[in-house]
Amino acid sequence: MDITSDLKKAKRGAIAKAISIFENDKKESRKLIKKIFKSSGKSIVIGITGAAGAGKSSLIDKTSIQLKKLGMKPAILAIDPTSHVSGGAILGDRVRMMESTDSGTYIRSIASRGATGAISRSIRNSIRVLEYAGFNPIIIESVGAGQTEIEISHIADITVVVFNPHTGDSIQTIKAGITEIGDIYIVHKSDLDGASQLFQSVQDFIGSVEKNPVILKASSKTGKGVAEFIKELKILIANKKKEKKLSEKQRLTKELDDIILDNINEKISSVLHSNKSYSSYLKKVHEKKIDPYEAAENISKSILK
Ligand SMILES: Nc1nc2c(ncn2[C@@H]2O[C@H](COP(=O)(O)OP(=O)(O)OP(=O)(O)O)[C@@H](O)[C@H]2O)c(=O)[nH]1
Ligand SMILES: [Mg+2]
Repeated sequence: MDITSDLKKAKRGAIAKAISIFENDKKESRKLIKKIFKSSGKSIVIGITGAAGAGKSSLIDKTSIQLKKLGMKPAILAIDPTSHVSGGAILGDRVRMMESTDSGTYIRSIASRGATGAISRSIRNSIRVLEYAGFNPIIIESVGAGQTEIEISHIADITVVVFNPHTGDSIQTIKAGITEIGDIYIVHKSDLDGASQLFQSVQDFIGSVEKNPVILKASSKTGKGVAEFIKELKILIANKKKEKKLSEKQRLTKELDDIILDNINEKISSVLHSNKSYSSYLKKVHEKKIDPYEAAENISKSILK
């Protein structure tokens, strides 16, 4: 069955099915990408990242309502690190983002299990599905857990980093990598004690980086600062739209390279493990007769000759 006509109509069942295909079915996803690739690469992608419980979902909820008022049609993808363990987190997001769901925003959690490369693949193709269904912008929520947030910043046009005074986000715990990725830094839950102090530290720490990001204070609970965030977001969306052709080219270059390296890696792995000299060298390494560096060099030579 061809699901693209239902996708075009933004039917929820078709969107869910298409995303599942990209997550689980290699063969079908090759067929689907052929149909939807051509029209992809135009929607603005906004990555929102931050520690667990920083209030990302709450902020996204408020944001998507405002973006809709501005005539946009946002969709939300939540990258869920726990979804392979239980459905709890997904349910949590659904409940918290109820407001925007009711007003017709598409929300979907995708698993972040497996190799990091697999997450990127899922995200890229889920974005394409949502674009095909007419959504723009696409907001990606991810829990700041190292590699994933960096990967998402490569995929997103705009990266928003959410800090939270309540969970003990302090300047000492803010990793170096995070100062590079943000277009907007938000000290969230500004209704709580410690927010002003954290805001000051973030300004001192991040205010001077070359990218010159926007630094804001906001509370989804009281609504204070949300309008300012939307204003900054709107400006960035307009700017990124102008650069989209170029950034899409850069992103496709990265994607193509990733796919090739994945393919080669897969091929080499299977060749490697059926290789005779590999097993004999492995035995020697196990017996400590040769060190793994020398063994690897010899094996590589014999495979790549
Ligand atoms: N005081 C205060 N609490 C907030 C604010 N925004 C969200 N919260 C609360 O913080 C908790 C976490 O909010 P979420 O929006 O689920 O946070 P999240 O970052 O999406 O959480 P995960 O997806 O689990 O990482 C909830 O209990 C919210 O009610 C805020 O501005 N102020
Ligand atoms: Mg959340």
